[in-house]
Amino acid sequence: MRVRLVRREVDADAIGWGADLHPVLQRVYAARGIRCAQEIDHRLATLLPPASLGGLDAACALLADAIERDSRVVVVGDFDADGATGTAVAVRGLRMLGARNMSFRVPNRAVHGYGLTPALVDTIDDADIVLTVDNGVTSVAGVERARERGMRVIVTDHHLPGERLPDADAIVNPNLPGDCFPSKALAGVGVVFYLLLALRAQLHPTGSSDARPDLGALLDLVAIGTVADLVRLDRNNRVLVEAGLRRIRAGKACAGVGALLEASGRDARTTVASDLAYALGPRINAAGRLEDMAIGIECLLADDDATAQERARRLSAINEERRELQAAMVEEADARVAQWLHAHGGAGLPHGVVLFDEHWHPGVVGLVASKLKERLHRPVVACAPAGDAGGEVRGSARSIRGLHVRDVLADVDAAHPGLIDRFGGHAMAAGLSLGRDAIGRFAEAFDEAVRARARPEWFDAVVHTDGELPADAFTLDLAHALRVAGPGGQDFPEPLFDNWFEVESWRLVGGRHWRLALRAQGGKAPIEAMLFHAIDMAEPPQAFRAAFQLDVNEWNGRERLQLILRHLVPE
Ligand SMILES: [Mn+2]
Repeated sequence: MRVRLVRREVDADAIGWGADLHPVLQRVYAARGIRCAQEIDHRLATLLPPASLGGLDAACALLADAIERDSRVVVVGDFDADGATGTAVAVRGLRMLGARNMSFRVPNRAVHGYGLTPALVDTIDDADIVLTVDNGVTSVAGVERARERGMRVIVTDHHLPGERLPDADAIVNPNLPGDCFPSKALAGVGVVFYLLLALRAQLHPTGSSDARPDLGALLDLVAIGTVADLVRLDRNNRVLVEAGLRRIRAGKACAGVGALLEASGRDARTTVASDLAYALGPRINAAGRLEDMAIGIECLLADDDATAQERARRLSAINEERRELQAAMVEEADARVAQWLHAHGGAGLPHGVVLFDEHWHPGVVGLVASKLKERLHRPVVACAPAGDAGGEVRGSARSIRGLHVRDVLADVDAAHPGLIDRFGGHAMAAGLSLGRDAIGRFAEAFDEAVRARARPEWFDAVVHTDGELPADAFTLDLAHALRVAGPGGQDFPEPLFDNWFEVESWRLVGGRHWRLALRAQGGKAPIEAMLFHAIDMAEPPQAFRAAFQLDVNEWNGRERLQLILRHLVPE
């Protein structure tokens, strides 16, 4: 699929405030809507205060009382990295604030499904208070069951509420209608961190006391959940993530995070946001996809290094299994698409692609859908048997920018009532379940609904860049400055430039990666570059335009400038 490079627009008025910044950095910030130095002030002291977050008073009163009476508090989390880090933050944080009867429960994706369901509540027989993290705002029936059984329920969540709110004792969620908290982008782990900040303020009103627990110790976990959940990195989230990264770099991460970094071969001292996204997040998530997220949470709760290392190795092994499953599934999906194209030509591919295989794993379909979506630039639903006796199929949808995929599913549901059993999600991702015999009709209906909604230009493969890098800006200094300019992530993308290069030499490394020596236009010395997974071409063209990142390559204690080529566009 050919990629079109489009340069991000820069508002000229937004430049000029940072006279001491490298001009390239000024342009990068301006393209991300930063208009003054305060917006890149990521010191923790600038974090938004908890005061305007609704529901905190009621939640803190219940928890303060629970700590006083030694009541039993059960944290109910979620089976993704946000839910797992959030659960660990809740358990650790409440213990730091004096709670002595903490435990946690996490639903199993395959058994219970998402959220505080009545079935999950029925497995809890040791709680005075149930505290949900990263779920619960739509769990009307589960909250009702818990209250019937005599438990008090505190819901903390960041997901959009449904038409009816659960009848909980307290709900903390910046996305409730009428909530005044200025940042709506908090992850589930961020919301529970704010609850702890408010509870500490209540229990230890004088700020300077030595007896005041240091909740900053939880920021490594807050950073991981925030980055892994792909919530928007607005200024407040950047402050949280940057604070967590600083702790990790200073060697102050909790034992589990340290062990996970070690297991993934990362150096804690140079950790950046993308390490959280690509090394830690997947290792934690793998437990929830293939086995049980309790394994991930136990790793994050471990206090001694040996236990943490053992659990981190287990997570790495599960992640390796996930990687293999995913690679095999993507390969099969690719073959299916190639066959499709072969049979029908370029026009043969549906606008909305639905793929199902009897042998696929339901925990990995979301990852397969997102890989395929990247390759095909059209919405993809990947489906697998749910693994239950009823022959149900679980599907995961990933969309292209512009197309609201949950609305597409709602269209299908309206046009063909009963075809889909359940569905939910948001603009870019959704989940659904349906009967096995409905797949064929669903594939047709999904394609039809996508055709009806989508505009042709949405199917273009567009990559946004920060424009050309001047020949004199290919320096190690700038690469260092860009590395810490973030933290980069959702809606605050890592700087990406596009230049014209000539190839001086190249060789294959690791079977499918290219190491190249390139010459930029007007540049004197050749520049080292890497292109990972160069599967589309047998060899590089003589010259090409490429979208690339500046990177610092550290080897044998020496640092060198290196370009990471992301998209290569021969002309
Ligand atoms: Mn979440």
